[in-house]
Amino acid sequence: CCTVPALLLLAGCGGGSSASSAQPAASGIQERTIKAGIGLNQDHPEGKGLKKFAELVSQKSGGKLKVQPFYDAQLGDDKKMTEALQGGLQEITIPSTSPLVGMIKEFGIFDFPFVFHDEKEADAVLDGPLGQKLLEKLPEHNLIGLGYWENGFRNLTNSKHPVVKAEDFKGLKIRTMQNQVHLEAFQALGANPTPMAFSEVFSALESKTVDGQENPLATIKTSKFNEVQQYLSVTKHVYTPFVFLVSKKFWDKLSPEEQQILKEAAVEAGIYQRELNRAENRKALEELKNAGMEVNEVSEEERANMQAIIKPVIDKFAKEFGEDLVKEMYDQVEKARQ
Ligand code: TK8
Repeated sequence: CCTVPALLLLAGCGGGSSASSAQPAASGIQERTIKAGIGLNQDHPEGKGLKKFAELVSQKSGGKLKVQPFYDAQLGDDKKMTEALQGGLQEITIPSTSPLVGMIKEFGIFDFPFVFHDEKEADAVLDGPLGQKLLEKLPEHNLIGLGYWENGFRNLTNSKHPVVKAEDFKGLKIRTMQNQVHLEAFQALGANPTPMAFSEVFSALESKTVDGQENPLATIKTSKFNEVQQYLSVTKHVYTPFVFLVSKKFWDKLSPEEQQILKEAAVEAGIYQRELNRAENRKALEELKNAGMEVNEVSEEERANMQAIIKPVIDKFAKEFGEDLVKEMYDQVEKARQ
């Protein structure tokens, strides 16, 4: 693990299976079908990244390892698929870290709003020692983490009115991810948040069960939320990673060659996915405007105001997740900023 790029290094050292009791294949590549499910659709960069992953695995294994992709929460939402991995019923999923916080609480540090200014800072933390440290917590939860892909900076949409100031959140019914930090942060802003799995969001918006939701632009576009949401605020309030997960039960049966193929493919497809995601996010704002959404920018001053309102929530969760871990994150962001 020395001369390989950071992402490869990260995957290469991630949660080994040496302590396992299962019988690993001694060597070689067997014929295997690998079910890989995600919550987003084929048009989203995550969907395209998964397709790329499947192609790479096929190439690297001479066609013996077949990744069967399932999009659009066909196998369940992020939480359900992750549980299926733990039970050995599904091999791969690439969820947002946020809905996993009930299970792996340390991931909650990524739910703190306004930590990263740009993707470069997020990459530095996720691909650095802190991201690695969190991946190493996964094997004790029967999961193997092969690195981080990108969901990205989240922005608010709603069907009621423009949101440009903290006060504008008051009374808005907002769907959040199933995550306590998000829930309490939106409560602090005076909104009325409802946690819900992603797969239910479109119909909840359409039926007006909720007024709004928040997600990166690429998701707002590929999930066609513009059809049921009028107002888009460029809040960029939090960055969400995707984490590439493999079932440990499955992983422990693989030969070292097979494990290596999956690691390399997850990292290579991840680099492609991040690039694509950034390109999509850059284009999407204009496209959403053209599709009829009213886009509102949020000033740095208002962002700082929102951050101040949310601060007690963050202080509380920093204690819960580990103040050392939180400090490490801020230190690494600081370093990346220089
Ligand atoms: C898709 C989710 C989604 C996330 C959410 O499975 O739930 O809003 O942003 O991308 O992970």
